[in-house]
Amino acid sequence: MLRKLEDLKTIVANEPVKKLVLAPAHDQDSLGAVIKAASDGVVTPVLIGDTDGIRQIAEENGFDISGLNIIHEPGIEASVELAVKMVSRREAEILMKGKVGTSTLLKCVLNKEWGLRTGKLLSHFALFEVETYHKLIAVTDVAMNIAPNLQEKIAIINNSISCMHRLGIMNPKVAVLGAVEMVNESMEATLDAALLSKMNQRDQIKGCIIDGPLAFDNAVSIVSAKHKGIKSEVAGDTDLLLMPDIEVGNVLYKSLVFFAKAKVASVILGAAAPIVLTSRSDSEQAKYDSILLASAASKK
Ligand code: COD
Repeated sequence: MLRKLEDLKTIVANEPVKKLVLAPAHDQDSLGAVIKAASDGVVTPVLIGDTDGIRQIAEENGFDISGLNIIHEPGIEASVELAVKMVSRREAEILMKGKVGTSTLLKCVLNKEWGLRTGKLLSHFALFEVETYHKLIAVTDVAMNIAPNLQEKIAIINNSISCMHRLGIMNPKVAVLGAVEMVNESMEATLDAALLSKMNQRDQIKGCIIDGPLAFDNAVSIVSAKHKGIKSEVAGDTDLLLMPDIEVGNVLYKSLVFFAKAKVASVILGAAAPIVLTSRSDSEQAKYDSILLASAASKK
């Protein structure tokens, strides 16, 4: 069982070293994380960005960038386009977001001519290490799909399940979150949750155990579930929390990081290659752990 994000190292240890392209690379935390991952033998990096900026950050922070493949492209969007095209041509196996807004990067990834579409829905997957929980817990989708409908929630679950299987979590317990644990026809999230649970029971969604609606407390605390008389295989032992929408997801993500001091790794799944997509406020450690996750997620 994965208990810590550093356990991801054991998964990537026997994997071939992946080529990762970072754009725009003139970003201190992203660059630091990539250099560390390279020196740990996790990835071979390609850095695209403003070479003067990259060299200055490296010098100021003591990063050794000698011998690394650095491509000069000072334009923000142009550097992302170049990186996406490299991945699309299979010249790199992981894309990493540097100093660029999330939606700018995602729009490039979704470009119909040269992007990384596969015909599947792309979704964001975040894996948390929280001191007060007994195992790693995943949260989706907190950063890409704004207000997913039922079909999109199925695709988001399937992306996450495939990734969790690759991480060795073979039959993950999925809690579909709502504000309450009873179906309330005025709360669409609870209706979707009930449908997703039934679809799972009928094998329309496989490889996991889904229950919902569950309120956040029931999903992560068996004591809380018992108080409310909820009988559920998932309650208190959730592996994956499905968010009703991006706002709830994003607030939970940031609450876990800022208040609970949780560690987090996150990637975009469903594209031609995993994409390391962290928030600009995420630490260098979160970016490093996200590289580990992307590397494990791209396991063949
Ligand atoms: N997977 C696959 N294809 C998609 C997806 C997806 N998740 N989302 C959109 N598409 C395709 C559509 O089918 C369409 O062909 C094309 O992309 C454009 O779709 P639009 O017009 O709905 O999308 P855009 O280009 O306006 O925006 C797509 C974004 C992903 C940029 C948008 O959904 C977005 O801004 N998401 C939130 C990103 C964000 O700000 N996160 C911040 C939290 S940290």
